[in-house]
Amino acid sequence: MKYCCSDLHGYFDEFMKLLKKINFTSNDTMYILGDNIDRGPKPIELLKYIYEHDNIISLLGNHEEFLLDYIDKDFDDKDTYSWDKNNGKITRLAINKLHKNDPVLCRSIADNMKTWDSCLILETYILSHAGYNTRKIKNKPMTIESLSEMTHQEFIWSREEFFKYKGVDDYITIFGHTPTRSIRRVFNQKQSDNIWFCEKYEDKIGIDGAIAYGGQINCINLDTMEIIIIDPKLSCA
Ligand SMILES: [Mn+2]
Repeated sequence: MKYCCSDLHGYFDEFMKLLKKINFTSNDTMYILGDNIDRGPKPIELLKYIYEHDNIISLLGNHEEFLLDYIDKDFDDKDTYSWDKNNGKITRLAINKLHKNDPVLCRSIADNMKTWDSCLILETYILSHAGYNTRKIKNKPMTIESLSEMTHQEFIWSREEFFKYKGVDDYITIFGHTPTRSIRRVFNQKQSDNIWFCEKYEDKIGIDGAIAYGGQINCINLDTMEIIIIDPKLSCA
């Protein structure tokens, strides 16, 4: 089976619960739509686990970009203001520690992250961390070819310019980055951390359940469209 989840933000134990709940095996594939780090308690454990499992495929999120920039500056970037504003300190301290204690593993994890894509097309699904910038394509429908006009930054940072408008024709785009509770706020919909389906265009699925803000992890089985939820607030999760 193929599964998809997003924005785990260092919630490694909850991710382990998810894998257990779906009976994840080496025959399955998990796609993570980026933002594995920052905010939550175990960012490096999660990166290491992804690195060790070929059938867990992550895309790049904006948080991974902060980390890769920091590593590129030899773990000595004095200007961490933007990253800190995005709760990066926990990751920075942890990667500094790994760099000191196991530089080879640290380098391997970083080199592996550099190979992650910012957009992936899987049959009739488009996967990306934040969607893309639909406003860039003027006076014509978005097609799969339009994606080549998007920048890496647009795949990892887009917000309303993606989810408020029509996406690529004949594909369903699955994205994270903006918690579904925030998307619902934009549309004045009833508050929930559950998966958000774009009812207007029926072409997008938002899955960031805001685990880092007291929410939940949402996961979709891409073969059956079954939805699996890990909610730490429910003791039986
Ligand atoms: Mn993000």
